[in-house]
Amino acid sequence: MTRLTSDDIKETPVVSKLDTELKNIVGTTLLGVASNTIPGMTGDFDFKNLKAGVVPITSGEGVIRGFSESVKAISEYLGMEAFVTNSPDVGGIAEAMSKGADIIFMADDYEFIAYNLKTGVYSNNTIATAKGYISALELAMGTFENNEVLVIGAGRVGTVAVEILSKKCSKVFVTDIDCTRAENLASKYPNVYCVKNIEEAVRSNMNILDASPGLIDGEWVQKGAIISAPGIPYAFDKKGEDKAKIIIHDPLSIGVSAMAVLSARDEYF
Ligand code: 2YJ
Repeated sequence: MTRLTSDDIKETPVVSKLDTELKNIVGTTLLGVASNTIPGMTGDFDFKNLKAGVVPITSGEGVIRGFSESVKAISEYLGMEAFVTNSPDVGGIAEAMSKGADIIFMADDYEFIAYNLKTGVYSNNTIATAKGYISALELAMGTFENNEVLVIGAGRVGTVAVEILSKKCSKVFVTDIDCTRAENLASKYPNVYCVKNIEEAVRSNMNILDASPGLIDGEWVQKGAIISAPGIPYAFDKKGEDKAKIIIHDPLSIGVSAMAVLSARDEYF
């Protein structure tokens, strides 16, 4: 699993830059993309009166410089009051509770969750990232109805993405460097097909959700392709960028914004 580095997220606190980019390329803000993860929701989710506590976690490989501050900045941008706790770990959770946090964000090397202390609802970054990038892809494409999407990568985010997209699209294609993994995933759904060769998969699809850490050769990208790319590191070269109509990518903000919306709701769905 990819662990974020301080370098990956050095620009994340400047959320306004991504917001402007999203407005230009998908026609809505970061909050709009996150709100669209809720089925049937019209308009933007209202974060007024919600307080987020971000707890640094020292286990495993430890604290990533700038990580908690980035999550705080994203929460504030969405409209919440937010703070990073002075203490890490369990002491930080206690501190967040005592300071009246509604939602606690915390991440170790494997899981990143947002837990709503008031309702018991929680969201995890894997599911929220898949939903956030699917939302952005849907806004960029206009609709999934009668459309096909290629998912690159049958890892954690790709697996969730395939499951969700199989219910929304006419056909979903999935490709992975590990063919068996892609084949096994495809075999679970009647309208999901495995494409063994990644080059062939990219060459034959206009709508792509790239949830893999691999690089994609710009030669393969179709002119006018629409690409939503949660994968880290960023996969596209200059040629791919020039040929694609849209590439949506950021290391943290779309996933965290979707986590915020999904945990702030008062019910699971
Ligand atoms: O608190 C800190 O600064 C660190 N413990 C943050 C760790 C961040 N975790 C990661 O980057 C993991 N790869 C997250 C896995 C999320 C799954 N989508």
